Amino acid sequence: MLTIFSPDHRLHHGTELKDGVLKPSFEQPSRADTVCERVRLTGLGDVVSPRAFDRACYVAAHSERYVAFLENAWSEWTAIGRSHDALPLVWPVRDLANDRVPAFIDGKLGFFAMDAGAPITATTWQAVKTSADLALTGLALINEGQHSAFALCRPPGHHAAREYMGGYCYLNNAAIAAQHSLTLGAKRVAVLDVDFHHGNGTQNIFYARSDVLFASIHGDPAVSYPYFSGATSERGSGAGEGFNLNYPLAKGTRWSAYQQALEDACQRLRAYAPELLVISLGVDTFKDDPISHFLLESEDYFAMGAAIAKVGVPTLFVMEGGYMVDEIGINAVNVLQGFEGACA
Ligand code: Q9C
Ligand code: ZN
Repeated sequence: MLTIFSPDHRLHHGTELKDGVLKPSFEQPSRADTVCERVRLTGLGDVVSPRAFDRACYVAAHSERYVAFLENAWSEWTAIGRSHDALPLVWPVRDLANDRVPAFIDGKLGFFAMDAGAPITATTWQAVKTSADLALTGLALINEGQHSAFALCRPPGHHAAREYMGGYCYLNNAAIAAQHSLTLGAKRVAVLDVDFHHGNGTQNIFYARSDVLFASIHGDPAVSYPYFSGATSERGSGAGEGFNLNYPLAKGTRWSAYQQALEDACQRLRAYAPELLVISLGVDTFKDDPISHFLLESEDYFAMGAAIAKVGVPTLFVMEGGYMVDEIGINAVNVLQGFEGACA
């Protein structure tokens, strides 16, 4: 399996609030470098560079005004003399919500964010754009005949919705690739999200549509970030009714319970008969992950990959979360090797 990687990811590193204190983010550059090292060590396959894609590919999954905000946020933030990471601190909750974009950057940050977990620095946009291009390059390689590809994206993307960032995510890499596949002529694409956190952004982008089946297995939102989405009752709307499948699982979930949800999801994905399967591959389901509370072990990830292979369609793996830096390379590559072993 080919891996698509770029050192551009190192252009993004920021801060986050932990226990009320601003500290370096868990989402740090060593994550992608660790995974890439593991890819090379295991001989998974060649590591290739991304191609460049048109901005229209991002706007197809997001909105024009949101992409423009991401492009311009840093210059608007620094124009008034600020030099630290740009972070929002006011949000349009419930009765304050309307569709007017504030003119001032502080208002824009809140309007286009779900939380303060996606800091913007001088070089964030370059890293974000390249991360989306990795996923689009993976799609191109599959369209050129590869059965699978691994887009080693960083920053991750699955919390980014059509019009907001959050949870370390800016552009939704998996959704951009899924949408581009449809733009190129595919009739049905499926996205399976195995990151510990609910893929609220991907759900948001495809919620009213039947040409993308979205399934997410994640920590119960009653006790897990992002708290406000991920319930089983969220099944899609309008034409998309029944094409959104959430599998919230309890704190302390181990492989046996996880596997049941995964088998059910994979059966439904297979019945949908998509032309492409996109996997939002987060490995923050690991037992020692610092911000999650599932209890998967390294060897479970082989079985995860094998279950995904049984869907039996071309598969694009897109890196999402995973914060136990010593193990994320092993766990992510175990999924890919388990997948390849079951395809052989
Ligand atoms: N104490 C991804 O995995 N903070 N994003 C949670 C828990 C946000 C995770 C804090 C976690 C975002 C891509
Ligand atoms: Zn996550």
